[in-house]
Amino acid sequence: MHSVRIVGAPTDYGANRRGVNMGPAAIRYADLAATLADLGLDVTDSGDRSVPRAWTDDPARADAKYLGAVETVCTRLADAVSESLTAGQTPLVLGGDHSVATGSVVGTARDADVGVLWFDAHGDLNTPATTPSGNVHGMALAAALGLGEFESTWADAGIEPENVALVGVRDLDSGEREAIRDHGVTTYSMHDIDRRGVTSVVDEAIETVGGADGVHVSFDLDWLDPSEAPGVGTPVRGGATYREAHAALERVADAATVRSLDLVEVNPILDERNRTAEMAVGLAASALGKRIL
Ligand code: Z70
Ligand code: MN
Ligand code: MN
Ligand code: MN
Repeated sequence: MHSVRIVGAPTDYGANRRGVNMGPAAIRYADLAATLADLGLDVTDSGDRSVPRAWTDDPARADAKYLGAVETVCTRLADAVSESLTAGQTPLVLGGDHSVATGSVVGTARDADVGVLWFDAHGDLNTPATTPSGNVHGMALAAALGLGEFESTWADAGIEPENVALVGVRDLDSGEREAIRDHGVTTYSMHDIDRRGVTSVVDEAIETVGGADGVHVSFDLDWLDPSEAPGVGTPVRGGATYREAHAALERVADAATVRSLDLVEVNPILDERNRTAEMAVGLAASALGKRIL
C-alpha cells in the first residue's frame, strides 16, 4: 500500500501577512487525512515541526526578514522530509509560507536525483540583493538553488537549475527575470498555459526537470485565481482555474513519480469558510492519484 506522511510547518516568518502559520490546521480541518485514506493510501500524521516562538529578528535585516527563524524551520523540515522518505512514506508538507519549501527540497534531494515542479503565481527567485519586500518566501527557490548569498547556506541541496521548472508564473520581479536568464531556470508563464493548455505545459515541464528518483511538487495556493482560492497570503489576478489545477496535478501523478509534495500559503484569516484549504485537500488527492473513474 502506498504510504503518505503529513508533515506540518506552521510558520509565517517568511511572509508579510500574519495567518499562513495557521495553514496546517485549516488543511487538516478540511479532512486531509480522511480524504487521502479514502483513496486507499496509508496515512500517518507526524504533527507540526516546532517553530521558534516570540522570536526577535536579531540581527534585524530589512533585506531578509526573520532569516534565522526561517533557516531553523527549514533545517527541521529537511530532516523530517528525509526521515519520511527513508521510512517509505511520501512526505506531504503543509505550510506555512512558501519559505518552508527550501527545507522540503533540501530534504527530498538528499542522496537522490530529483526534479522540482514549482506551481506559483510568483518566481520565488529573489535574493536579499534583489528582493523588493525582504520577505523570505519570495526567495525560497533561490535559496534551494544556492543562488546569491544562499551559496553559503543551502548550496549543497543538490538541486541544479536544469532540474527545476516554474509553472504558470504571472508576477515576476526584475531580479527574478535576470535569475531566470542567468541560471537557465525553465519557466512557463500563464501566457504559455493560455496558448498551449495546461497539460501540454506540464508534460514538457516533467520531461525537462528529469529526476530518476521522482519529482518534488511545490504547490503555492496562490497559483489559483483568487476568485477560487481567496485565502492566500498574496492574491494575484489571472490565476489557474480549479479545472486547470486539477488537470495539472493529475498529469503530474500520471506522467511522473511524486516523491514529495508541498501545499503552502493557505491563509485561513483571509479565506471564506475554509474553501482554500478544501481546495488544497482536493489538489493533494489529485497529485496522489485520485481519478474520476
Ligand atoms: C515578491 C517578493 C511572494 C509568495 C509572494 C512576492 C513573493 N516577488 N511569494 N507570495 N508565495 O516579495 O519577493
Ligand atoms: Mn511561492
Ligand atoms: Mn506565490
Ligand atoms: Mn541530490
